[in-house]
Amino acid sequence: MNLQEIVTKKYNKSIADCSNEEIYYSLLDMTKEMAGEKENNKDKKKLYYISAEFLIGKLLSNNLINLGVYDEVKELLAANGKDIAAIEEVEPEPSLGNGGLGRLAACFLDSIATLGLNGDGIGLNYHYGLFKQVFENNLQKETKNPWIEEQSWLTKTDVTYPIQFGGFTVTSRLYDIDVTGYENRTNKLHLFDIETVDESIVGDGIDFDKENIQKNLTLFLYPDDSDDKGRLLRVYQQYFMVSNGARLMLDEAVERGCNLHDLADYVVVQINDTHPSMVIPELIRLLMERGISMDEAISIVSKCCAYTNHTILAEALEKWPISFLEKAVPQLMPIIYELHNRVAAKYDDKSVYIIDDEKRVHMAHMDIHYGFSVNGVAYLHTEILKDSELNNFYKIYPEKFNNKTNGITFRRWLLHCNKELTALFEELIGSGFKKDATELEKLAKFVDDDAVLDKVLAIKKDNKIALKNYLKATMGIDVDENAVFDIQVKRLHEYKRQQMNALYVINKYFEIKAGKKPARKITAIFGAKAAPAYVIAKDIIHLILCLQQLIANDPEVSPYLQVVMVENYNVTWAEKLIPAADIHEQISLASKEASGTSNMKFMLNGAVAIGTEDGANVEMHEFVGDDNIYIFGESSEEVIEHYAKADYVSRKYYESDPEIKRAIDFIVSDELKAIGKAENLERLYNELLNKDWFMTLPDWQSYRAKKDEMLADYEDRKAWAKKMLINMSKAGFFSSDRTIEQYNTDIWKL
Ligand code: 26V
Repeated sequence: MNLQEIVTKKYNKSIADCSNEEIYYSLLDMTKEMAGEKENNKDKKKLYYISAEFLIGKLLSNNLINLGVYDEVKELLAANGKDIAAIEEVEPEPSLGNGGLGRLAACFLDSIATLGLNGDGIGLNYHYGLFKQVFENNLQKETKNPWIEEQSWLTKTDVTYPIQFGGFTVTSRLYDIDVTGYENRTNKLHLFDIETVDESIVGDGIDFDKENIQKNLTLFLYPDDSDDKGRLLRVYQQYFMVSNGARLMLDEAVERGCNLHDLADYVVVQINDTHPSMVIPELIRLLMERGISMDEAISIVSKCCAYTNHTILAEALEKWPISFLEKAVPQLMPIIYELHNRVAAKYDDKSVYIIDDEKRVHMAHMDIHYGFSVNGVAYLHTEILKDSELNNFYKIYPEKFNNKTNGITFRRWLLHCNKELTALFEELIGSGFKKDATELEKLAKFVDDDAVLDKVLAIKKDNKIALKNYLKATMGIDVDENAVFDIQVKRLHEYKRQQMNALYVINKYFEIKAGKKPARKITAIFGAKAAPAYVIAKDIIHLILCLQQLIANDPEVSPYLQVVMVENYNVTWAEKLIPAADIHEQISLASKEASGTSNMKFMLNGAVAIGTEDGANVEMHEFVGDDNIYIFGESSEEVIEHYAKADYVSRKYYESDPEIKRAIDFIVSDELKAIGKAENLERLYNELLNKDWFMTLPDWQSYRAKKDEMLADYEDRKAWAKKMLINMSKAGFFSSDRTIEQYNTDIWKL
């Protein structure tokens, strides 16, 4: 049915008479119907991308683009007096992820379908996505973030499984979301749920009874795991996800003619970080239940499973106490012991054991021993895994290690979010780049074409005005589109070093006060959520919000400097911020950011990076050359050496550098304390002075100098436009279509 037919059937009205909500729900039906016509579940071998997070963002516009009807629908709506942008606003964002890892999974699903590959996602149907962030008294407050409505992208299926936990069993229910490929097939995102979830148990903010598993199992994405009850709930969630996923894989394989002994010809499982690692013992257990010996089951599963590592931060590598697993999933423990014993019988080196002396199960170790592939997510990251973090494993299994540099889907991060730029590209190089992103290289021939450079600058300005209007409408904040927009958006973490950017702002504030005014106003824009229990991260947010207020109210400084922290940064915000950025901040401590993916999105949209040689910045640098990216700071080797020698003392930098001292002292100044909370500001001050684990201070002067250089270069608008164009022309490598092609060639072999 077309839109008019659906509207008539649903509401018995004309399109023109419908509310935006009614049109949105009608488009939902239309899209689902169209997507359904492109399903195909016949190919023999199938990929299951299993992940605790799929940060899919709003789906309407993306689906219309992928189904090839966006323009048609837009025009039809316009002819009836409706604005498609207003209808997009109606859709609630499913924020089913924390950040890069979850967004990557969503980009991958788009590319898998776009390349016509047989691959589905498996995850959990969280009723509340990542918390909604609100600012109160310059502090982050977390509130629940619902996204499921009576009519939504979810389709209830008939698939249910009994899932057994220690002492009780729950019945699952599968919901599906269509994953439309760009002018190609439709795959599925399978999200499992239980029907006994009780949303009414949520109290103030995001508090709830963490022990009532029947009522809370799929209530929240990553419940706060600062206490044991939260951590235990996470084990329940993970097992629920993998047990359902494993059953679905086996059932579907059998349906396609698999006899289970040949499972590896039918199923390949990509384990996205360690949250789904229990899929290995669970698949083994289920195969044994179906009559296969343990030896053979282990061998089969080892040929099906591949593991992606997304971080080297020790605190993020999951290790579950045996006592937790015994309580939640006792049926898995005999298998995990067996897997461990086989390793222990073969190797003396305890660092590669699955179970350590403290009776904790190292999930990544299980993946590496009993999977056939281990990959990092950018060149440098994989090298660090091989050379240091996982070196003991690399020595045993060199052939398992491989790199797959991350990518992003250009459908969302260009075609959808920057339509004007997409149109310019089409005008200049045709539309081939939509299917083959490397064709963006053809843009390079326009670097000396003044008319093209002017258009590039004009589009940036339009996008800045669009952001200005959105900021005004949503937050009541005024920004000046003639200012330079310097944007840092990502989860708040000390290793990402938002605090370094904040110290730059403080230094600029002092310079302006002293009469040293920048050539043009600088608008420093931040967007970040801090984990609810991550105290210092929340203190950094507090500092940024206090600076925002202080500077906005200072008539001497505010004409030259502005700080804006957007509330509740999410995919929807990213789609508005990224096209409007002049400068993007990728300033993690070298060696700590596995890849980063916002760096790729900004580059594609014509922003220029200031960054360290970390994650995928390394590859970006190589592609665009020294003149088109601003690199500063210590190298990953130097950083790793500091940690090895434990020779970094932050106080030395504070005591020897008056600018650093002035900026850090300002955190606890009377001016800021008058706005903020002394307790939070003092805690952050002490942290930077006495610990600074992620080494903000050694890189600070080179960061300051590099950014000043960059701001000076920005004033040569033609030269800057060239940098923008070169960045865009080299962004093709970072298409997730390329990444997925590599996964398929090297790992999945679909
Ligand atoms: C998790 C946690 C959990 C609790 C303690 C602190 C902490 C710190 C970091 C993490 C990260 C978990 C994995 C993750 O999200 N990695 C991100 O994956 C992206 C996609 O590959 C990549 O672009 C980012 O660089 C990487 O941080």
